[in-house]
Amino acid sequence: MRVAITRGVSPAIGRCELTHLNRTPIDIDVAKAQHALYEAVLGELGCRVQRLDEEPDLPDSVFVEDVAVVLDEVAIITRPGVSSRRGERPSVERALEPHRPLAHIREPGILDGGDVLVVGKDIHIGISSRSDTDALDQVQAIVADHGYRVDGIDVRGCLHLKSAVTAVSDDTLLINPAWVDPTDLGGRTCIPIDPSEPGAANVVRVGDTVLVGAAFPRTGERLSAAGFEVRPVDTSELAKAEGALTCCSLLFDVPDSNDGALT
Ligand code: CIR
Repeated sequence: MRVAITRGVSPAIGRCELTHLNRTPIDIDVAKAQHALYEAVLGELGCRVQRLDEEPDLPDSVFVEDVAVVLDEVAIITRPGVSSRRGERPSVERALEPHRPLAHIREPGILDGGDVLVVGKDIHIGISSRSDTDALDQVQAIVADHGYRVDGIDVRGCLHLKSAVTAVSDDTLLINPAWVDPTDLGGRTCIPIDPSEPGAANVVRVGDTVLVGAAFPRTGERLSAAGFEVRPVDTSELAKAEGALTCCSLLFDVPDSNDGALT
């Protein structure tokens, strides 16, 4: 079974970190309603949603993706690139502990999960303002016995590697070529986003369905035309906090017999 760890929107989200956006007011009720619909879609697609408690003092804590990278063999607790987000880790560690052995990125390395794109046995790490080569070396050491290839990818113009590219299948990527160079991505098929929708490359794949930001209909049409089952999801309020779709969940498989560990 597939688990989706999420966390309620913090009432402090108005004080979120911003890198490429100007601050605009976030309607917390709308953000919560959109987030609940995102969780509902994950549930409809067969995920067991485990929502962690809200963190009133951690503005960006809804973006659980950034504090862990969950592989089949190990969960890596990151060291987020901004100190304001490091307090998000303990609760996520506790949620992951029943399911995976834990490893940790240590100081001075920095890593945001949004910079980690896992496709099959490839782990691409965006070298960005949030993630560095020290952390990349640590990831390489952590996964050394598990057969992964780890490489670093330059990211430009956006927050994280996964703002620029995500996987829509085991061998196909959705990419904004203005933000990341397709030739860095291991020769996989790359579908470019519609150029009028620069933020569209961040999608969530659950089984055969691809969740696409509702603000990106043209890219959604491209994916439909390529044969993908597309499900638009509106996260426009969280987008004002520079969040997209992948950042709001940690998705991983557990054996059905492990189900009880989630309560
Ligand atoms: C931050 O700057 O850390 C948050 N405001 C947004 C994080 C979004 N995370 C992600 O895309 N993985």
